Amino acid sequence: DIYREVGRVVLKGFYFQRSDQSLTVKYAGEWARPAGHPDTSVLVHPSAAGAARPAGTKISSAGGWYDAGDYNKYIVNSGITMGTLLSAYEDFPEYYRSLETGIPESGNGIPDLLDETLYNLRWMLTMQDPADGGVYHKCTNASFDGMVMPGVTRDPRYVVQKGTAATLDFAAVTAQAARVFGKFGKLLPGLSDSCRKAALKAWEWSLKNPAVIYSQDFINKNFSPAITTGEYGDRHLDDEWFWAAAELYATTGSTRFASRVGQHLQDVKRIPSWSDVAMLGFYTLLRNETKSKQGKRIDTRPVSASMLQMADGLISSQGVNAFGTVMGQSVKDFIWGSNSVAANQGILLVNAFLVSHDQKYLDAAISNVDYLLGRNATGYSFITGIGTKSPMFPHHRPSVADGVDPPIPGLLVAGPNPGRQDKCEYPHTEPETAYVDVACSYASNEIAINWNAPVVYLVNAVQALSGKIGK
Ligand code: G3I
Ligand code: 9MR
Repeated sequence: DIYREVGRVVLKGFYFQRSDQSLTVKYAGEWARPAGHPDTSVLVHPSAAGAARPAGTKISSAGGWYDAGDYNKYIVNSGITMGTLLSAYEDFPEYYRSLETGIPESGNGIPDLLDETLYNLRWMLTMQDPADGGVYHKCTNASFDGMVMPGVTRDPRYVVQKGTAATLDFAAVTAQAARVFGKFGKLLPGLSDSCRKAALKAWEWSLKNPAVIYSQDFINKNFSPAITTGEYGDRHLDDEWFWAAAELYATTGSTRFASRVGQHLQDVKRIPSWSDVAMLGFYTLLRNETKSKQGKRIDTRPVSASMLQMADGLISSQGVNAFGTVMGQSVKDFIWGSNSVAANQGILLVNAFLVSHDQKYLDAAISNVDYLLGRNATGYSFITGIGTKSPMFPHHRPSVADGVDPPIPGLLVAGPNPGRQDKCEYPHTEPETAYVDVACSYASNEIAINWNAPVVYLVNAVQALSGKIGK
């Protein structure tokens, strides 16, 4: 059971990111705090104005997790985060039935993992314009709050321009949610249907608006106030189209999505990131029935073959790496949020194990769990509260401002990033050592939901499969 506690703690990390709830001592211990941004009266930014909702219209967009060390809520980044967490459940439903994190919903008949995702799903649903199905890119301040507790500042909050990346990511997540929560119809009546309708409406909007790119530069030249918070801009939407089509296909079995899915089966497979979500669609095709209502089947053999090829590539030179980990064989692994690269490589290897049952993939996945827990060139366990040497000063506003010495637990920091865009002082600058545990360092020591989610998946997957290890 050695991974179970880590798996529990990283899932609990999401509870601490809840925006509009007060975190009570019962669930949050010494990190209890009042509710943060209520977001019950958010302004429609001029970039998002339409006939039914002119600029300045007030809407409610309450709930949802804060994205990261900042207090904004971004649909694109929620997309991969939710897709990863819902996939964790779809791959290991039995395991998650008994994983309790100690949240207000614990014991309500729904696994805590799903209760946690439900909290963010309900927020995501508020981000869809009921008039046309398009989805606002984010719910945000005009500029970042200072390093203060959530809810202390009262600056206006906005929903900004609808975009195709956000709308397709939303379609993918709500389609997957319709499938997952459909099994809890008695406890959550109507939810699955609402999600399915929302997904289809988002898809329709995207067909009419196939390439609306979110560009903050463009917005700030044309509208005010200027928006300077995280951009999550993405100009390549092939992968979002594919992911949404794959989730809609898996959920509805409708042939209208099959041709879109078919067009992408041969696409090059890559480790996913917030801007590159195709892999989530491939995992879904491999895990779900790929038969349409009419009985027509998508041949997924080329998908599993190329996934295994990719997994083989990842393990081929593992022994050459000084630490014997899959992570860090290439300098290209060390981007902003490199620790999520390690976690997502691990997920790919778990999926390779799931389709092949070959032990070597699981062993390789575990090497990246080890990487994240300290078997790396910095010696840090990169998860707050876990291990004897872990980050004490993450770029995370509540952890900085709450007056409690230890940071909020269960949060994965970004990790080594030779880009060092924050211009802080780093003791080392080589790709694998360019990390510094100071709150200044938003390029190596921030936390983010899209980095935590793959650790939730990976660590719990390894725990769930542990009966199989060493056999
Ligand atoms: O894609 C290129 C790659 O081709 C190139 O080799 C590499 C070289 O450094 O750069 C890659 O792009 C980087 C990209 O992250 C990789 O995902 C960009 O330089 C880098 O600027 C970009 O950083 C993003 C950062 O925001 C700045 O925009 C991170 O991905 C993203 O996770 C981060 O997200 C922020 C939100 O904006 C605000 N909330 C906090 C969150 C976490 O820091
Ligand atoms: O605090 C911000 C962090 O959450 C973002 O990820 C990061 C990149 O967008 O930006 C941080 O804000 C910094 C800003 O970009 C530049 N001035 C310093 C801010 C940090 O104190």
